[in-house]
Amino acid sequence: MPLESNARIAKALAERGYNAEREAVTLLAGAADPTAAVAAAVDRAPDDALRVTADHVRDAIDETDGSAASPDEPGQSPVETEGSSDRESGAAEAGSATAVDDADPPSAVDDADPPSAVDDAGLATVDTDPASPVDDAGPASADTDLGSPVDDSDLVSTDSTPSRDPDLRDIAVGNDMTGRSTGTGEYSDFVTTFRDRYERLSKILRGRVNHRPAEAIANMPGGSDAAMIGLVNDVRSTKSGHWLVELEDTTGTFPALVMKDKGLADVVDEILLDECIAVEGTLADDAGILFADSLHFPDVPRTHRPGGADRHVQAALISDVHVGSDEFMADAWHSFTDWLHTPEADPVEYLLLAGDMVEGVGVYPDQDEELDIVDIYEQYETFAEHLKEVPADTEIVMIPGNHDAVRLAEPQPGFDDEIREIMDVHDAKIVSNPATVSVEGVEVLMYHGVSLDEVIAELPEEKASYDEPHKAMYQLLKKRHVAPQFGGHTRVAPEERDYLVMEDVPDVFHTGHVHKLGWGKYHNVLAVNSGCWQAQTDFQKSVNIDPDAGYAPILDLDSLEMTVRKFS
Ligand code: D5M
Ligand code: FE
Ligand code: ZN
Repeated sequence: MPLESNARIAKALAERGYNAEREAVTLLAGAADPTAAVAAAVDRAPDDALRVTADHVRDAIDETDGSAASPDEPGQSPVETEGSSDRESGAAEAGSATAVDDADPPSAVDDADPPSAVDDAGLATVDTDPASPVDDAGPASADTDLGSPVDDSDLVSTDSTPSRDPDLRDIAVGNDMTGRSTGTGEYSDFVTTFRDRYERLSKILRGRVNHRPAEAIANMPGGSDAAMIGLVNDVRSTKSGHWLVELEDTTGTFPALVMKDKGLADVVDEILLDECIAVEGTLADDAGILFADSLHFPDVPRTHRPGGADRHVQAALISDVHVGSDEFMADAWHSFTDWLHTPEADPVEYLLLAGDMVEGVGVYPDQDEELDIVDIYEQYETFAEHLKEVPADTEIVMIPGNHDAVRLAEPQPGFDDEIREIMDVHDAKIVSNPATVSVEGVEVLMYHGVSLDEVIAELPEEKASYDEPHKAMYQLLKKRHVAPQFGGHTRVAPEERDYLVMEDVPDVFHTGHVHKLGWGKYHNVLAVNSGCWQAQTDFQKSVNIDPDAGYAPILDLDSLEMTVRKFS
């Protein structure tokens, strides 16, 4: 099937400095002698052209062989590349969309809700219909219905007139702090960051409790009802099994005692240091402590109604490519990019990459023993080559991760000029971690996900685990902050503004980092952790991390329904 070599045609053109119309690539793949046709098409394109068009190709094909091969004639390999036979078999597998195997469902599938999500076509789907009823069981519960497979016609676009028109696209990046870093690392900078965090998160809570500043509460008469909003300074359990939660605002600190018989254990379990919460209760007789009756997180309102595209268009949500690692799964990647050139992938007009493009150097101890490419610039060059296999008219957005060559502390700026230049493939938008992207009416929050390790380590297993990374994401949504806890594993850089606050509720929250596939809905927000393209490393083996490698979650931007495709 000639289409399987589309990725190679696109790459061959990209290597000669050209983007290409999809139709041009398809025509070249169908030519009797694609290699000659590529050369002739490039010849035909005017010197100042950036893009090879279908017209250039038609002329070129007329010139070289006078006719295009019929669709069922096998296409020849247009570009001689080493290992092309491997590519061919990989492509065939992806072409048939070998998908999530029943026997080995993605870890994301909720145990309580078995993988009815895996349908006959071999695609794992998730019904994320925004109109589905929300669960009213309480503020902490999430709507995690992973069932209701959709029918094939919804999954596979068989539209004869695909609407892949760049003019219909609409994408805007927000919250990008690249080039705007102001922090000098002084103590006062941290004060500014935390003030901004408090300001913006307390605003969300202010409508819910009648709060007073710490200083004012300290002067209220004993026995008064009072509420405070603050950043969590300390949480500890007392000898008698209660909990002491100390909050801090801009005027001072105040302690709250959460009694064990208040039924709040479950909520206390979820509290992380430095996050912003509200406590409501009654002051002790001596007014020195607040007895808590309720605790509130900024949270996502249950009434949140996500936006949606007004046409059928999709985005591939991936992360953790790790080019340069011995374990980088090149074959799976090629299958993925080959699939992107098939008609089935016509609606996939956007590619969102949530960090760890390359394996980096010196990220973890002994990492050099597992490096295939030891030079960081070469890693990015190779990554860029792989990215060129993606259809040229795909809108790409990338943020860095902890393996990338930018500062580790978050927010991470979107790369320096040297690396941006190397990765400047298909006009990709390269932005900071985190960043928000508005894609045809769908607000996507992209964050690499280093804080997920921390959330998983701090919270009870049922609330956050590597097997269900989306649940750890729900916690971040609840806290309206992508990395609440300061001073631990996640490094935070002091900036004028706390870029890690989720001021607006996203429609889709996209992370990576933990190399596990998981997705689900929390208060109508779709949380997707996107797996990776790196097989298990020695370190991961030693700590029993079993990565979900070679999956591409594909998001319908009109319905916010998800399909997971497997390419490994
Ligand atoms: O992270 C992939 C996952 O593996 C993430 O959950 C962190 C964890 N990881 C991987 N290597 C290490 C080491 N050496 N120490 C601690 N945690 C680790 P990634 O960012 O892709 O390496
Ligand atoms: Fe990673
Ligand atoms: Zn990572």
